[in-house]
Amino acid sequence: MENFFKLVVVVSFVFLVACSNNVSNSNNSSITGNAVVDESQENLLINYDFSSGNTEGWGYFEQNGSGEFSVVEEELEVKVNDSGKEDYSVQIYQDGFLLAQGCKYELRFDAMSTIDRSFGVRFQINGGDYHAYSSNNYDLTSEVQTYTLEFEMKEPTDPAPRLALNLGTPKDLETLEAHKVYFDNFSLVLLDDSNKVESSIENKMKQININQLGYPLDYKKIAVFRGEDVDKTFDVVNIETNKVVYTGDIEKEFINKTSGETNYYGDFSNVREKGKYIIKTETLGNSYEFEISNDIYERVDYDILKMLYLQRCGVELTSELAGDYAHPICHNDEATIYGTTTKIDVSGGWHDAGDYGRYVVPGAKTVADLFLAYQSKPDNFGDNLGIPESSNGIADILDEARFELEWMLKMQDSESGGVYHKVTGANFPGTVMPQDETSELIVSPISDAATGDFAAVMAMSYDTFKSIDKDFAEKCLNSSKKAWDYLNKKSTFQGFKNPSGIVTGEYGDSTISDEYLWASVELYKVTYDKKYHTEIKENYSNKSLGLGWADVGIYALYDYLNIDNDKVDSELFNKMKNDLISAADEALKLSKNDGYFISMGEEYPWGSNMTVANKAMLLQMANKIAENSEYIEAARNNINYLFGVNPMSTSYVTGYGTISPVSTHHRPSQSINSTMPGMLVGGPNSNLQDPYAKSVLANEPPAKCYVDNSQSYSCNEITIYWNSPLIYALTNR
Ligand SMILES: [Ca+2]
Ligand SMILES: [Ca+2]
Ligand SMILES: [Ca+2]
Repeated sequence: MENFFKLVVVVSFVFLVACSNNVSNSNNSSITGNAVVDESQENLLINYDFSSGNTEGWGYFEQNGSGEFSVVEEELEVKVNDSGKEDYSVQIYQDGFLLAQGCKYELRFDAMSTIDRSFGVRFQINGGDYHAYSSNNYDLTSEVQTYTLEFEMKEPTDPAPRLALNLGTPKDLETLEAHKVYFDNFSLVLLDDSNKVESSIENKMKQININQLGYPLDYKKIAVFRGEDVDKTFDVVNIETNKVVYTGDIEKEFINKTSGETNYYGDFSNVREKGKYIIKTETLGNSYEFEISNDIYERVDYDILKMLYLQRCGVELTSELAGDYAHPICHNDEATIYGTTTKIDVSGGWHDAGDYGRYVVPGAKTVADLFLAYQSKPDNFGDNLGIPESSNGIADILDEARFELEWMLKMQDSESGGVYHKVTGANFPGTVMPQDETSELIVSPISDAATGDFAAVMAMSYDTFKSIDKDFAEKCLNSSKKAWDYLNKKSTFQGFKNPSGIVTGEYGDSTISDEYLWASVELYKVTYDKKYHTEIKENYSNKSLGLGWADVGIYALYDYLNIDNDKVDSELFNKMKNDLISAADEALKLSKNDGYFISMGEEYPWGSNMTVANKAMLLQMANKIAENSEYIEAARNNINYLFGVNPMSTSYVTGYGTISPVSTHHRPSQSINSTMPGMLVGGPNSNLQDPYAKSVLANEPPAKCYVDNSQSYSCNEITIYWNSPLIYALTNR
């Protein structure tokens, strides 16, 4: 998963394209008053003449360079102290305007420099590969000149581009001496919109939201309506016969703070006949189409698991099995252990997310979810997923889990038993296919979190594989014990921090007691060795009770409850059972108090869709320990949300539903311009953690802080461990 450091990294893919200059000279000695800002035309930039006396609206970025910027006498002064290695080593920028496809624009500004130098101006995409929509290089002298850049926006409308002024070291030149550059009187105006291409982003929001896949015949079915003035009744229309098959009442008013709207509800559970339908009312229009059928999840069940195969690293994916997402072997060179010259083979495993990093911590969550899904309904999982191990007599979900486990085994230091946190490049790659990320692979240091998670899933693997492949199972068990011993010897646990120079996903969990507990439970479950039980009894706490990559307590607790009765401490058993039920009751309560019936609450964090899938999973796990039909109902409601019963009227699983994400932050999909099906995207994130989200979602309520754009990595990335709880949830729906 990406993080803020991405900005720093990917800027390195920015290259200047030199174009013809368009400069008019002036003899004025003061910079003020050269470029004429035509007041009759709307200036798309803010604080363009610095009469505010401050830098509001302008940002500063540096990498391997150093500078300062401020407004002096109503002009922008940039001190370039060290021009760095790259043209973007010192950069000034402004965001927050829109460039519409087919329109012509003109940028105009005055500038001078205390030394003769060239510099670059770019209008660029503010994310992904940061490529330029238009750019130009200019020569600056101590004389004030007016510069212009006329261009046509040829690419699809961008509501959040960046104007960047690159003041680092121009290409092919030596570092410049310290100097100052002055700017004033910027104007960016629309010259010609006669060829404007109307944005295809029409309003896709519906006033009536349903699960866009549909509903099995006997499921409860509730449509969520919104609006100020809603009708009293709604109709369910069979779209094949165009007949109204049911008319129901629109009921209950709910003021929904998280989506900033008023919701109403319509129950159409009585419609049980197989078919394709819409819901409509006079004033709210239609819902999207949906199906009533017991097969609605059949295809998506397949694709959300197949997605893991398509994320495989270190092997060739053939077009026979991977279709458009086929690729040659990738990331197969030996990797260097951070801070050493030692190289080891850590090939294999799944690419974690939209990037190609491989991380033990989230990988362990994914594998645990697969094991739990398999154990809950082994007969659901076939041997025909279309992976290299299909038809080998072993359920493909287990083959897929093993692919990750084989990689994880390579991530264990054979001497200490500790497990390396991750293997990635130093930086995130550009928008390339996996085989084209060729930067040096670096193994980050051993972490306590990775070691604990590893010990837990290796013991689970022993449990699952002991009847399938005894040698492999034993290998997993021995590795698990070794990892546990590593942690057991430590007096305190430490969270992982990215070492200097590595900026890929950190997964920096600082509470490791839950990982250690989980490892102890899984090892006790398969060995009944008292030393593990002692640790469980001494260390159990109801903190970190989650199913996330950081809080793993529920995994520990659930599997302790699955140990034979005569092997558990009955007092602890009861305590854990109560804690699990409390957690499920809390999820149930949240679901009942939510406008769209999900167990989320008021905040929508990064990866909120994982939270929704995890809550469905939690409710289903609790149902296995203490049967409660309300848990199953609430789990189904969480699932319905992911497929369209939400304020964005979106199915958050790619390729499924009428409206689903088509512009994910996922490098293979971006590289071939076709979105891989069966990926659950991160979803609404009210913390607005990328520049694109900040630009376009600033005024949205939490549940609507979502945009289907590949630049928005904090809303629209995908990960293996967002798919995996959905695999469990759909298995136990
Ligand atoms: Ca000025
Ligand atoms: Ca198989
Ligand atoms: Ca933890």
